[in-house]
Parts: sequence; C-alpha cells; structure tokens
Amino acid sequence: MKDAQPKSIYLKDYKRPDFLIEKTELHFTLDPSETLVQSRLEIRRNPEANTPAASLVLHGQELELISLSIDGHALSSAGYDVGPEALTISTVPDEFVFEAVVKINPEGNTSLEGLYKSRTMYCTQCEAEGFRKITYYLDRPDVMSEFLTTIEASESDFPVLLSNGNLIASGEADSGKHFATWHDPFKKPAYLFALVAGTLDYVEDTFTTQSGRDITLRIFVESKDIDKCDHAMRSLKNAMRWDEEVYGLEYDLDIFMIVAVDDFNMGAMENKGLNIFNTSCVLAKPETTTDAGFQRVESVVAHEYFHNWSGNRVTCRDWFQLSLKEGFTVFRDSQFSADMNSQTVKRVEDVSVLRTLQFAEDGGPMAHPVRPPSFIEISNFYTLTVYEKGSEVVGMIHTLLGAENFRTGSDLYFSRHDGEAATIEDFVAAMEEASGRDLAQFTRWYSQAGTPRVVASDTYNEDSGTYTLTLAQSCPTTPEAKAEEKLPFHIPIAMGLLGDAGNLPIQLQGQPADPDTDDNTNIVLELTEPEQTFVFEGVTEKPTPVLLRGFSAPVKLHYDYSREQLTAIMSRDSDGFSRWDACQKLAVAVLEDVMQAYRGDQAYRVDPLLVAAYRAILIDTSLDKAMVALMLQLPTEAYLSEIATEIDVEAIHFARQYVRKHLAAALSAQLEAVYQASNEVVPFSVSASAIASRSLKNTVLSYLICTDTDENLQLAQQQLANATNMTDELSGLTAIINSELATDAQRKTALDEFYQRWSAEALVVNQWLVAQANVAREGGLERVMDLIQHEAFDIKNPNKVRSVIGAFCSGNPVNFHRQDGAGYEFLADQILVLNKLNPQIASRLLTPLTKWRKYDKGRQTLMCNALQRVLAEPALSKDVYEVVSKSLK
Ligand code: 0A1
Ligand code: ZN
Repeated sequence: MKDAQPKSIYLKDYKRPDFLIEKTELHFTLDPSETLVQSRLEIRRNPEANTPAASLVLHGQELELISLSIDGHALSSAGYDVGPEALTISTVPDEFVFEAVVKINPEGNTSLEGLYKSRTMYCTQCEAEGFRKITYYLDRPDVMSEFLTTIEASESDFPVLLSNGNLIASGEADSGKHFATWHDPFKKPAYLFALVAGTLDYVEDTFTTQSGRDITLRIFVESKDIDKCDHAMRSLKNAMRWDEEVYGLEYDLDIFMIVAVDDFNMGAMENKGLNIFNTSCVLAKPETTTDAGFQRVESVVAHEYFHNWSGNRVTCRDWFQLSLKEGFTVFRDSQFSADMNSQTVKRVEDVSVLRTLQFAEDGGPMAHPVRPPSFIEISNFYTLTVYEKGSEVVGMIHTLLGAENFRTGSDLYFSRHDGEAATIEDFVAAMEEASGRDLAQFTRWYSQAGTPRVVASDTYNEDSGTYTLTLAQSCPTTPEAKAEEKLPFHIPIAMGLLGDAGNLPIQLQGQPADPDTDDNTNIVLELTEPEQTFVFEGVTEKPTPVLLRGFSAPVKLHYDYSREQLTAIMSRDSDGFSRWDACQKLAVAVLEDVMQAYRGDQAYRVDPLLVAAYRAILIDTSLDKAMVALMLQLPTEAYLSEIATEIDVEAIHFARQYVRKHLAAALSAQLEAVYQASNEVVPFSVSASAIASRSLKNTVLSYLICTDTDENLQLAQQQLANATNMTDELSGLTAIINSELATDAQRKTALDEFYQRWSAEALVVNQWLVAQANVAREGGLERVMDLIQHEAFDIKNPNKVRSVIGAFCSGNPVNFHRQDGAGYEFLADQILVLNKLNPQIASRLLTPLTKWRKYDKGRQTLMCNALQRVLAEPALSKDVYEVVSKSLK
C-alpha cells in the first residue's frame, strides 16, 4: 500500500453518483473458500449527476471475477478493465441490466469486513465499505436500491439462512442444497446489506405497534447461549415502545432479527431488519454478565433499533455525514437509557467517557470535527468525536430548542427525508424551521475541531445586589485549523447560583421573568461572543456560580472555585451532575497536592476536607446509592492524564493509590458499615436500585482491600466464593488480584479457580483477561505476554485482542508506559501482526501511542520509535498508515 501513497478523500469533492441501481438481485452459493456470488443489477444513468461520465465504474476488492454481462450479452475482456479496487466498463447504455459472477473466500477473510466465517457461521459486515468485498457495486450510501437475496447452502451445515426484509421463498434447490429468498422492500444503500447462515437457535417474541401491527422478534444465537437472550429481548421491546412514545416512530417490516456473532470488529450493526451483534453486546444472564454488561446490552440493542429510522429510513449522503446518523442515534439511545434507569447516573457515565476519551482525541493528532473534512480510510472515523461529541451537539440543539420544538424538528426531518440519503444541513434546517431559531453559528460545532475552553470570572456588588458573570471562550489549535482562525462557538451554559441555604432565584438584567416556569433557579445562558457579560439582579448574598449544569456543552470550563465552594455545591446544589462534578474537582485538587509533593519529595497531605466530604456521603443513608458510589470513585488515571499538561505516569499512579489508602484508613469504620449493610442476600435484579446497591458495595470493597487488614482480604475471598452474580464475583476477583495483602499463591488460586469455572464461557473469560491485563502491580507486561500465549487468547478474535492488548495499553498506564519502552515495543509488534490480519483492529489499537506528545522527552522518543517501526512496514494497510502518519506529523 505504501508504494502508492494512500490518497485522502475530501468532502468538498462530493459529486452525485453517475449511475443509480434501481434493483439488486443477489444469489449466494455458500462455500468456505469458494463462495459464488451472482448479481443482477438494474442500472440507469442518474439524471442529476454532476459530471455525467460515459463509463461505469463499480467498486470491488478481493473478488475473483468469473463472468460479466450487460443486457444478457457476455462482455469480453476487451470491454472492461479490472483493477484492485474497481471495475470499469467503458461504454454502457442509459439503462441496462448488469450481471456478474464472482468468487470470494469467506474462510480466508480475517478482516471481518464483507462476508466471513465466525466459528461455524457465515456472516457479513458491510459498513462502511465492506460490500465491495462481496461483489462489484456502487458501494456508496447515496445509491439506494431494493434488494432480493437468495442464499443456497447445505441444509445440514446451515439450516438457518437469513437476509434483510421478509422471507418470500425457501425450499430445495436443483443442486440438492436448500435455499431461502429474502426481499427487502425498503430501498437501502449496500452498507445495510446483511447475510447470515449457520446452525442457530432462536428465541421469539412479538411486539404490537401503536398502529396495531404485529411484529415477530427473533434473536438468533448458538444453542449454548439460548439462555442469555431474555435481557436483549426485553430491551428491544422497551426500545420499540419508547421510540413510538418519545419520537412517534414505528417499526416498518413484519420481522426484526438480531444475530449474535463471536468475531466482530465493533459492537453491533444496524442492517435493515437483520441486526448483527457482537456477542458481548447481546448475551446476558446474571451468572455470567456484570451490571455494566447488562446496561451495555440494553443501550446497544436500543441504539441499533433506533437506527432503523435515524440511519436506515433516512441515511447519510456520504461518509462525511456519519454523525448525522451516529450522533443523533447515540443521543437517542442515551435518552432511552436515562429514561429506563437514572438520568443523573447515565449523564455522569456519558460525561466521564466524553471528558476522558473524547477530549483526549480532540487534543491529539487525530482530532477532527464532528463532520471531518477529509479521510484516508473511513473506518478510522468511527470515533468518539463522531459518536459521543456528535451526540452532545444534538443534545445542545435539544437544550436550545426545548423538548417540544426538538420533537417537531425531528418529525419534520424524518418526514421530509424518508427514503433519502441526507446531510447534516438537512437535519439542522429541519430543527431551524421547526423552532424559528437561527442555528447558523451553531453549525460551527460540526466544522471546527477541538474542545473549547470557557473561562468564567465574576464580581458581586452587595450594595446593588448585582452579580456579574463574565464568560470568555477560546479553542486550541487542531490539525485542521489554528486557534486564531477559529470562530466563536454558540455555547449553551446551563447554570444556577448557590447561596448559604440553597439555590437562589435568578433574575437576569434586561430579561423579564419567565411566567411559564416554576423553576426560577435554573437558566441557560447563550455564549456566542468571544467574551460576554451577564448581570444578575436581586442577588441577596454573594453566590457560588454552578456552571454547566448537566454538562450542557462539551467544553472545558474553568472557574476559580475554593475547596469550600466545591463542598457546598457537592452537598447542596439541585443538579445531581453538578454535585458529582464538584466532588471530582475537589478530588482532583487533592490528588494534585499529592502529585506535587511526590515530585518535590515533600511530605504527603490529604486535605481533610475530602475525607470529611466522603464521610458525610457514606453516613447519609438518604442519598442515592448509585450517586454515592460515583462520588466515591476518584478520578481515573486516564482522566488525570487528560487534564495534565504533561502526563507524569508515576506521580498520577502514586497519588491515586496514596489517597485511596488514606481514605480507606481514615474511613474504615464507615466503609465497613456500608459494606455490611449492602451485602444482604436479595433476589437478583437489574433494576436501577439493585445495580446501585451492588455498585456501592463493590466500590467500598475496592477501598477496604487497600487497608492492611487481613479480614478485608477474607471479605473479598468470601465474596468471590459466595457470589450469585458476575458483578460481585468479578469484583471479588479483581480485589484479590490487585491486593498487596494477598500472596502470589492466593492470587493464582483465585485466577485458576475462576478460569476453571468459566472456561466454557467466552465472554466471562474475556472479563478474566481484562482483570489481569489491568493489574497495576509490577510485572504487568510479562503477565500480558504470558496471557497472549494462553489457550484462551486468539489474535483473530477482536474481543480477545481488546481484552488483553487493548485493556493493557489503555487501562494499565504504569506498566504500558514502562520507562524502558518495552510496553511500546510490545504494542508495535502486535500491531504489525494485526495489520495483516485485521487492519481495523490494528488501527484502533494504535490510540495510546498517538498521544506521545503529552509525555516526557524520554517517553516521547520511545513512543515515536515504536510508531516509526510500524510506519516502516512495507505492506501497511490504509487504516494503520493513516493513523501512524498523522500522529507523527
Ligand atoms: N454503525 C454501527 C457500528 C459500526 C461501525 C463501523 C463498522 O465498520 C467500520 C461496523 C459497525 C453502529 O453505530 O452501531
Ligand atoms: Zn450507530
């Protein structure tokens, strides 16, 4: 790939397709290494083409061409040209039938893109550009076609044959094999095509839509997993009902199917009527699945289902518009999860991911706007920015417009663009029309990269009772634009004022009080200028501003809070998110004290304010347990690294451990009491309150294990032995293997017994691998090198790669960032292997190395050396080339 340097593709070069495909008929004859794909495409010239070209150019990769014909006439090799990425036919009529026969090799397909084998099953992954590995086609999302798909295979090996839409015929084929024909009446781009064949069992249910149509729901799994489908089915039905109630959107086909696959690059895929899921995002039962796992299943099932409208009925014109479907769908699934569980907890979880991982992406060499202007390999742009920041951008529109106008805008968008491939402009225009608001400045969120910084300062005038708040915004330089070139964003800042006894009423100067609202302690300021001042009247005492309630915008907001002000917000503000956020800020300040002492070789001091604040939370039984658990969790090493100017790996790790131990010792009585109180035996449930209770108990256990008390080690051992669910069992195991009290033998016994108990459950074994990869004790790299030799590891399976290599490199900073660079060399070795097998996974694993600029000089050199070694590989995939070359720029 390196000989001809991979080219960038630009949004500004977008042209409408020269040809359209009205109808697509496919016939698959399945075989492990020689699958035959016959296609019949009804093609016509696009009357709206920008630059009508005479020749027909179809995408195609790794296809063995058997034959071609146009209108029934076979083409001789003089009539066409086949390259590694395209088939060109120089002259074609205005309207014609194109037929091709190609051979493909599913068994040899380790990229897991196109048609491939996973264990005993055939399945497909076509987003973004995988369909071109199945047959010659116009593989772009603005070419939408009706599909008719026939699959022919041995009935004994592949009793189940599935594709999109409705089953219209099945039976015995002339060959003696059996066949099934599926018809999808909804026009779709090729990236939403799917095929599955295998020996699968299913659970079935029905859903009656609001208009009274009965939909058959089926979840297909290997028979050993049939007892792990209930939660996904329940989640699916909840999602279907919720989308009707909240967005007025109803399902359209007569059947909705989900298939669980063990080898899958991403979480899941929204293929029309036939969603394909990574087993990790669909299978769940209490014995094998943690609470986080249950919640992930609920949200991913909902996410893929919601795509049926935001993605499938209205799709993207081109891949630069990816956030049109992904940002909106993540926003919708977050609203859903919040409604099903707890608003505040969901918000805290989402913001933690955003501030830790997306902000890091936005500050690194791969930073890009929510709508990137260019890419080399689109698979590299399924990012936290496109998904999570994209969702925040939709969320800001929701905040600015209000729920009602937002819903009107969404209705308009879906009705106006149903059956079309749309753009981000189309979405914003619908929102503007529905609300009468001008979002022109707001759209800069889609085109400017980087995390804006907002600095707040204030004055209070006691005599006049006025409080003046000044907000100033800026945005750092990112690869596509310098800081000075960036234009101000339109930033909604939800806020309130806190006084001694609680929140104060808000009266903004020059703005009449809103008679419609009974909550006058909350306001959304709109920051649109580089600097703006807001004056509040009738303020009877010097207030503490509570800024960015609910994290109303994806910005870094700075205000010079005193620690006392933070504890006041923590205990008294009306907004749960802000209470948690204040707690995090206080903890960061305390951790920074210790980091400073560590660097300066001074005595360590943990601010008693934090101890007191935690004590108050632990003894207040009226508080929501989930919130208590979240507040007790100190900012992660990843978050501390993100906010650092230069990452001091050792200081961060030391400080966090030191403060944890200090808190565990100072609060041991309260921690023990909370542990005992929440360790009751109750029937298992995944209700928000049951999850909250386990979360608090296990957070507390992670503190108890930091003490020097043998009884606490026994507590963890008992919990591991007696657990009736995976959340408790895994927390017990994690506590033991991280404990400094445990002996090597005790740690080994716990791990061996766990493995023996669960070796047949791939998803549990993955969690066992993650737990080990994350152990921060010395020797982590050697342990991980042993793990990749373990029988449970398989480099061809993305879940295993993520569980060992991914977890180690991003979740175990002290070991990965070893001073001698051995961690970096290990990762480069693995990336070079994966570059050949599965470029998408190889490229994603690179992320921790791309952040080299934030480390000390010594580490910078070592990290760059590892990247250079990867770049020197002669046969580098586009995926890896793009990330390595951009991160070294
Ligand atoms: N569209 C899917 C996820 C997905 C994205 C990219 C893929 O290959 C590059 C595969 C799947 C979703 O958002 O769920
Ligand atoms: Zn999605």
